[in-house]
Amino acid sequence: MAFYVTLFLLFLGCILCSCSQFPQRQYRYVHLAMNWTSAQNYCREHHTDLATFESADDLQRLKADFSYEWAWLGLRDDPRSWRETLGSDTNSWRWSATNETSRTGYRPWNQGEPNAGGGLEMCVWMRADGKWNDARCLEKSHFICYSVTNQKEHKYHYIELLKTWFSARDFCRERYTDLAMIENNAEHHQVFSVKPAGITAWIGLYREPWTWSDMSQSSFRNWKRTCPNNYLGNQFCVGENRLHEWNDLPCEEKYSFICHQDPKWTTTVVKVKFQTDADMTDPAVNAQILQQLGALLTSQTQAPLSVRWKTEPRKTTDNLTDRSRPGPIVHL
Ligand SMILES: [Ca+2]
Ligand SMILES: [Ca+2]
Repeated sequence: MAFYVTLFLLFLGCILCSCSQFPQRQYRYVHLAMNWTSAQNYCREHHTDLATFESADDLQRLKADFSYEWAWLGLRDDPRSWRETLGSDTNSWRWSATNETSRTGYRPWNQGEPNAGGGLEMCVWMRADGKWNDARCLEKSHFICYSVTNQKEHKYHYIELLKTWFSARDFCRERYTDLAMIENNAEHHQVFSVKPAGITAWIGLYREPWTWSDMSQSSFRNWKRTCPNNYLGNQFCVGENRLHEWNDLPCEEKYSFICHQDPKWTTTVVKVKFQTDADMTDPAVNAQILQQLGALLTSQTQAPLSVRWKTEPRKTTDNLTDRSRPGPIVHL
């Protein structure tokens, strides 16, 4: 028996580009000169956000004549996230034992620290005088591990080996709990008391620098040689030159900038009616028809489509058998 089948075809298409592959974000070079924050506001108002890049291919898709030596992109290492508090922003300081920021906010920094010196200081050591300083993680230093006693108290262990912060962390994790976690004055004094006088030692505080304006997790970077360098200690926003090389720059300087525009999707419903002998209650038949219709629509529109079935429930007010009922109404 033939089925009369009504199909409502629901498909998503990219309306901003005639791309035949998955739609890519579009980059726009803006020739206006603005500081980083104003550029971010402009991009969010007129496009999607300041540019995020996820690959070298992304960089090459930007075609522009640069008006200025640098053009802002969406990468920033906002000092408010790590200099003023022990907050929980992406760039904030965290303890290696928990990968979370401090629960107490205890932070006996030395004056002027943390300062992201040279753009490379993302790990913390206790100075000879007990104050904290951010330092280059690849420097080798003695270090302090901690373990947890049966009374749930921290016990600190001075290790007289010279290791990078990462190697020291791994050493502590193998033999104790982790690099020292210090959250109050009493713990600070315990650490200071096990550390020999005049010695600098790693503790467990670290952070991941740089955050994308759109909160992307992209780890792609294309730094210019010797960058980032935090020259003069005030370079916390990133621009690129016409070679697509990145440099950390003072956020208040005015440059042109690059926005990105995410693809916009639209939903279109198409009603199609056809006659078939196929058993439309068979999932395999449904899948085959879905695949054929998807291929047909893609070839006709030259646009990427997201397709799936959604079968509406049958009416139960008649006495028709399954085989004699109208076919399912499906959404593609
Ligand atoms: Ca420092
Ligand atoms: Ca720089």
